[in-house]
Amino acid sequence: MKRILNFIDGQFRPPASGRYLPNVEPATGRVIAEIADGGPEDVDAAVAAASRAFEGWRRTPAEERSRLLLRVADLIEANFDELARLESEDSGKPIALARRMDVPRAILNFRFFATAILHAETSAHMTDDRALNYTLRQPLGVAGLISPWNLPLYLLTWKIAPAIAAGNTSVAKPSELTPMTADRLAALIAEAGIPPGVVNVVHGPGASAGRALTAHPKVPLISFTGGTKTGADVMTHAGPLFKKVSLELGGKNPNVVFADADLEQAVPTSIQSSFSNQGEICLCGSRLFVERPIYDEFLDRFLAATRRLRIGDPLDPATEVGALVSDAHRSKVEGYVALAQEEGGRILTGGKRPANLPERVRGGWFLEPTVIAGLDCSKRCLQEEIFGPVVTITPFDSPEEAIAYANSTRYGLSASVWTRDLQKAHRVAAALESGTVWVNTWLLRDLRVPFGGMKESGVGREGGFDSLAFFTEAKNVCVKL
Ligand code: TXE
Repeated sequence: MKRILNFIDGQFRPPASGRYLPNVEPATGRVIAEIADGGPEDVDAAVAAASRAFEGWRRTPAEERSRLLLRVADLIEANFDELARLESEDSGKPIALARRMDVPRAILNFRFFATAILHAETSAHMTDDRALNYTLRQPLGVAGLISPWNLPLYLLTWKIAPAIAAGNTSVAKPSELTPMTADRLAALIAEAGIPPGVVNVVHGPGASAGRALTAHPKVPLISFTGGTKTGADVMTHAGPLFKKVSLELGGKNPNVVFADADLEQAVPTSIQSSFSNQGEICLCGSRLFVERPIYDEFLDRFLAATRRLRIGDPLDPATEVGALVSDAHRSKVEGYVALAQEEGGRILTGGKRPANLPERVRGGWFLEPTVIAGLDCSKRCLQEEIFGPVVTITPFDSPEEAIAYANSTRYGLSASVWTRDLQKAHRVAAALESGTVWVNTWLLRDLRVPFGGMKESGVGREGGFDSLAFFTEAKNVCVKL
């Protein structure tokens, strides 16, 4: 059986504990690999290697760093098929989605930040004729990068690429549920010629390896994507050490459809925003609000399209809905379906484990795409992040009501608004408490824009120069004239 080892100082190494955790394929429930059960000792070794590599790497000219990052992108591209397959096997996501979204985005993340550093500028402020101020942007040292299981390679590369492009070295802690592509990426990073110690990967549980990284005194910066509760734990441990912290957390995103929306686009895109990756994307729109005059028509079309979604073996290129990431996670999602009924909601479609799955995946953690109606915004199913193929649908009567509904949760990551009325679109977008608002679209990402959450969806912004600002320290130099 394949053993996934830590990657420290350019070498694959067994964990200090000598122990391994099972890595399970969500579509089958079978163990497909063993993962290093890393902990504080491994994190210490990785941080030491990253600290040693820092001086050399920060002094490597931007042009050379850029060339090496571009080489990583090329190698990801050269191994496209293998990475897509590993991602699908490891997370349960449809291979078609891994090919369309995860792997292309990993390539783009490296290309984007490799070239961004060639265009970086800095600011100068003249204090009348008395002084010149200019800003140096310097890397901090060892960046701690903690990523989740829903978009494993996509989000890990979203952190590694800007961190090292800016001249930091790094210790990454991928999710223990989905270590496969991080392991391949480590090998490709070595093959690209990135010097040993610049990127280190420690596998293992969040409570040991993850916590050791957030609490490590020699790691001045933490970029974390994951659940909101975990984010609070990261803050608790990083806070007293005054680390720079960026948190991308959960979402409970509204998808607001006005009566003048183009349903030819709103319906299929809402299917995507509700059920892509089994609803396991922090940006998924899990609360649908539809203006009453078109509520019935929208619902009919939406339910019909939901029932047409093909659930099946994630490795089948025709599959549109794969398996949830773990048995425990499926139970959590099923718990919300049961709760919805207790709260007085109606399951309009889905809610069950699918029958007639192909033989290979009968033991997997599947759940039918589920649509729930009849619940008001105060109910837990409209307040808490379910993170599965479950969407609620609620009618509304005015823009003000839609805004109040949309803003009624603790979260504020993203929102979609569907309308042909330009003024209304701008007004509503400005009033929504969301880090990102999409108008007549969903998940259209330009990597230059600020990305992050309001309220309990996160702290800080990444993307474009915001990422490079996060991964550097601004220093003002004031020269008297
Ligand atoms: O993620 P965790 P979980 C949401 C979603 C999901 C819930 C819990 O609602 O149901 O979070 O998911 C590491 N110190 N999202 O528990 O634990 C962990 O090893 C440091 C939203 O599976 O947040 C992994 O690498 N690190 C989301 C990473 O944190 C710790 C994506 C994320 O895992 C740690 C995933 C600790 N104490 C879940 N504990 C999104 N925003 O996209 C765990 N980790």
